[in-house]
Amino acid sequence: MSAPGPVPVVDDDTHRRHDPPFELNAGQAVSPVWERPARLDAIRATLEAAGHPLTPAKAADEGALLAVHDADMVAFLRDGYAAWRAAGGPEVMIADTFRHPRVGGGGRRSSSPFAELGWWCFDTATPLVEGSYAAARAAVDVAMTAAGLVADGAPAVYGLTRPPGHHAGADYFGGFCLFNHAAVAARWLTAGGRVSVLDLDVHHGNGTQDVFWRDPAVQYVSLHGHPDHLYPFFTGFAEERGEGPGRGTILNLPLGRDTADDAYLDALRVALEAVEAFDPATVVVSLGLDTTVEDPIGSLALTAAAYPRIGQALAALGRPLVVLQEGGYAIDRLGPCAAAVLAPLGGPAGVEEGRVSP
Ligand code: SP5
Ligand code: ZN
Repeated sequence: MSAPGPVPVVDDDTHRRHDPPFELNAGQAVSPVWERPARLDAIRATLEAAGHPLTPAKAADEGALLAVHDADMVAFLRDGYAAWRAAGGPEVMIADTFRHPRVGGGGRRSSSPFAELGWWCFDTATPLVEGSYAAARAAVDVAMTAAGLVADGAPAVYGLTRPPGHHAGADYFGGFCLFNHAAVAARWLTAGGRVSVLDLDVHHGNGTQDVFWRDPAVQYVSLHGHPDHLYPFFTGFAEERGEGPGRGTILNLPLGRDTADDAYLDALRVALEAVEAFDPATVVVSLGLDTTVEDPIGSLALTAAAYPRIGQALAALGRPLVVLQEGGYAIDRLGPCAAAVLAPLGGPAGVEEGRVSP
């Protein structure tokens, strides 16, 4: 038996430029924010110490981003902060007026820089600062670099993406997410055949589901805290299955509060059976690590023992894996959990009993 090899870890420091000083949760300022640079620093340090090689991100073609996201939203994320500041807006950009299906359903935008964020963003927990666009764009580069390495034959690659992405849709964002890098990578990977997105973040990936709602080439399978108790509240119910040519390519497995290891692994088995049945050429894993019992905003109760089992289950798929970081806010837990998931994923390394095989 050969031991699994190391898994390349794609990394880019630009994520640090997205570092808002506070967010609003339930209308109250929360500081520090949950989604902060130290999260990735912790994961990177642990993975590096475990022997996984760091690989720099390469700039991705804008076309891959625009194959998922509305060009006007991309332009807003690039230029909207400067316009808000030029109009006298404060350093931390949070909307106070939001588009609603019946307020703005006509589709006409206001030319006020103060209206723009509420047009594109759906919550108050996703502040923008000067460096947010650069960070979000770099996260897309990380994801696309990881996808490229897998397309070139790596059995598994881990992309250290931050900010996360799975709550962002084609023309909206929120939930700490700006660009949906998992969706961008998945759509790009369809050039090589069907793709499954397996979303293990504790929150439902409403954005990814929406992007692929009618798309028969991409399956979306998610395990998450039930929307009756957990953000994003309005999506992730079991009856959401996709529509039109995408009907049946979405599988939501909402879990009750405090779901622990065995019940979670049972649900993961159901999810992986659905992936097997879809027979994808590549699997994109949206790896949120906010499923731990220690997570300050999650609702599940996984112990450290669950994560090696999750890694084994993913390895048993025997399919190319692009693993992308989503949420996870119990910072001390992130490195060990990520390392445990990654350990079995490297494929045969030619290393046996500690010796390099000829
Ligand atoms: C990618 C990701 O994990 N996004 C999650 C976004 C959650 N945003 C809402 C945060 C609300 C926190 N409520 C705290 C309740 C503590 N008991
Ligand atoms: Zn999450």
